Amino acid sequence: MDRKRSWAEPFRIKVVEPVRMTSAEERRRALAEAGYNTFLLRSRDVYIDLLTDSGTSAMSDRQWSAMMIGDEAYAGSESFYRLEAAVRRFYGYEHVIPTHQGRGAEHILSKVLIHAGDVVPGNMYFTTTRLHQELAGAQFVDVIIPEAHDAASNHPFKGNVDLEKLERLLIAHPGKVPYASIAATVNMAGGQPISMENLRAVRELTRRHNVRVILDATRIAENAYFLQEREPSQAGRPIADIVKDTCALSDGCTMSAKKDPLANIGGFLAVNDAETAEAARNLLVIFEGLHTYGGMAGRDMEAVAVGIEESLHDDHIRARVGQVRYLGEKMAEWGIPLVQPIGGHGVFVDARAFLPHITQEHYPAQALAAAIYLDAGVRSMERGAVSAGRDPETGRDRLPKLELVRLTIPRRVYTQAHMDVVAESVLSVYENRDQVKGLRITYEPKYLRFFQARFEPLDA
Ligand code: P70
Repeated sequence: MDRKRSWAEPFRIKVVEPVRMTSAEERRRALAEAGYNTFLLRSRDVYIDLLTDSGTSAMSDRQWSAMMIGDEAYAGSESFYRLEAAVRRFYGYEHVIPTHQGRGAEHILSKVLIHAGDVVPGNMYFTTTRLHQELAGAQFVDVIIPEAHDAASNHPFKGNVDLEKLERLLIAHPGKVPYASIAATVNMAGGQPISMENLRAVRELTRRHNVRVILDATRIAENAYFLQEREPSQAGRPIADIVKDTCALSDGCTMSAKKDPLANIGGFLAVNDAETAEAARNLLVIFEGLHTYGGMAGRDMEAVAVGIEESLHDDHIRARVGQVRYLGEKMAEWGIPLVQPIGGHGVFVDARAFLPHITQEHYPAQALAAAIYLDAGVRSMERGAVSAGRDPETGRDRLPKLELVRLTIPRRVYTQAHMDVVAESVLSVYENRDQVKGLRITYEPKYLRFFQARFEPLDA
């Protein structure tokens, strides 16, 4: 008889943080006060917080103890040298420039490499990355494969670059492309991987045009897990080796250490060429801090250094992605429309298919995130028209093909029982979906509006 053997997380729980349950009435009030934006909810009003996997990981006992030896010297901190050694050892880049988090690295990098009128191709936009590129004077052009924009497509590498599209762009803009901006995994596509083969082709193509490749390595361990699982040439290889080979196909990376590297804050920019590093260090002292701390305390750098190593353990990453898949498969079995395949850091609900009666002008994903919160206090995040923002030229809403709600799983934080509760809550919203109303904006900030915009229901 073929008996299935279950496996569990490779850790046990040493410290717990109690969470508060709320009543339906409390949630209705909290949501109205938050202007129907889950970013504006207070965490005390949230039961299971799946807003983001960013900075929300549970750190290990080894990370906590490393923090005690943090060297808080303003200059030349030992903790910086330990972080630098970890980045060199596990990702292989020569120069390490610490920043307060990922967007700090994006800001510095964009300012150093981009000139006004440049064009930056990438495998789908990310909100902060694209905005820093635009503020530096570039236009971002999406060169991801078309399958990535189709929630239902089962392509195994939806993070892949459309090589012909990239080549046409490189030919059309000689001398105007400072780098290709390549994310592994692709967040906005649903946490989808780019294959080693595709990245190698991007590397070869850009080299012929004398263009750099800069990785967004924020979720590179999750990307490596999918390659180990799906790409025949990577099958059976240790995650750490796949990650190092991925980085070797690029000239540098930006990193939010709040995701894969299991820290609560931190990030870095890493590059191989000394000239770029020098220019970046020079800007760093204006915007982030001295080049041996960026925006981090010594203890933060210690937590990142240890977290990088832990994030590359095969048993860790299997349990991490496995938990996300457990939630996704359960919801898919019940017929809830999801981005397929299930991604590395969260389950992405297809809000267009879920709420076909709400047109995109009325923000179905925003409305769905609000409805999910109301049901049982699960907090998720809109990843659709609100996140896409306005076109800088026309000022009109950009209406992306993907209109999604992301249920993002923090690393090492929730149990399988939490996942069951989440799936059951979303099912209950699905069964009553015709009662969910569209939203209109009542307040909109200028930059990254999704963080602070306010809404009201159409029938208000
Ligand atoms: C999320 C977080 C951050 C992020 C990322 C990728 C692929 C860079 C960054 C920036 C936080 C977030 C950010 C903007 C909008 C919503 C949420 N993603 N690249 O939840 O890093 O946050 O450290 O500055 O995913 O997905 P950082």
